[in-house]
Amino acid sequence: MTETQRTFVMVKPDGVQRGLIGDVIGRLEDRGLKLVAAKFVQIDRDLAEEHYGEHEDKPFFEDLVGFITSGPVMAMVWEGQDAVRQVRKMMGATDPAESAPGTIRGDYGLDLGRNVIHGSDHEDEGSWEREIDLFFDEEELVEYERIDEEWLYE
Ligand code: D4T
Repeated sequence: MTETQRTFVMVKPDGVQRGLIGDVIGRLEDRGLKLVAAKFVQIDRDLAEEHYGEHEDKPFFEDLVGFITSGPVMAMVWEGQDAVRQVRKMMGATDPAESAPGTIRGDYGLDLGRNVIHGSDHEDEGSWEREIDLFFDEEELVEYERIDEEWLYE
């Protein structure tokens, strides 16, 4: 059996303004992933700069920080088997123009700078842990069992 993991997911300001929080949560729930934390917040500049620290030297950094702090976001932690990679697959490619239809970005986005959702990168070792720590305190992560777990996993 593949490892149970936690991953950090955020509906970005464009997704919030366009009323897509419910759809994103619904898709992740339907897939069998378990919500373990959620927070509806407006990110300040310090948190945004830390979250996107890897892009500090990129030409799009200022726009990225400006965008992510421009309105509230829905920050969440989801848990499940192979969760980090599976959520990335459900999100689609970074650029919505290249995302497959059926993925969140492929269904709801057209522009790279407005790509609806963030999820921890499975190719960036430890990114999920770093991002969860940035947004949540340990006691905000709720441990419980979903009633359908025995039907989701062999
Ligand atoms: P995030 O981090 O937002 O989930 O996106 P990804 O993990 O899929 O992709 P990323 O870190 O490479 O990019 C972060 C963020 O920057 C925006 N972006 C990216 C941009 O505005 N212009 C660009 O040229 C790139 C590469 C989109 C996502």
